[in-house]
Amino acid sequence: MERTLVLLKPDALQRGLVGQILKRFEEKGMKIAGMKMMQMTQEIAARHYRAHVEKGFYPSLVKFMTSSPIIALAIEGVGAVHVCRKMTGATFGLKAEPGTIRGDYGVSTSFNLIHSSEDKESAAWELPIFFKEEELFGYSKALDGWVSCEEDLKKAASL
Ligand code: 3AN
Repeated sequence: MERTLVLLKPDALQRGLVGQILKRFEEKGMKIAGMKMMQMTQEIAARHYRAHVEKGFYPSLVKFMTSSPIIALAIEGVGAVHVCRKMTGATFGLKAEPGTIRGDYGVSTSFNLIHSSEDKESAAWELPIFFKEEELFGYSKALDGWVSCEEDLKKAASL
């Protein structure tokens, strides 16, 4: 089953939106495979945002991400990377579509509540930055068979 990395950023915790955001993923049929509250460091930021290190906004991005604790989530489910990314919405709330997390909970062009891996390759790179293998849990739930079937897995593989 596919897994993706979701980060609940400092503004999500400060604004008390952790429960609301988690609830959305759970209600969608995604499963929490890992969850960790932590302080992002300069070192972790440099690995996670390796593609942005040279960009002009990098210092303010790191200042924001290290300003207060975050929650790292490994989210598992059918098409988890694609689904979580769609639920996250465009980069900043000002332009993100209503119905998405960024679109429903924010207007800022600096604070955007959540990160979710862009594609499967990024998810595979990013998850080990935040989770050791033993911190991730594969488990079944009683309603799994009502959330998805074999056919769904085949279709999601091509997303
Ligand atoms: P996304 O998270 O939507 O995939 P990316 O990968 O383009 O966005 O950028 C990574 C993060 O860098 C964003 N989540 C955002 O916090 C920050 N960022 C991107 N562009 C800007 C910008 N122009 N100004 C400030 N921060 C930015």
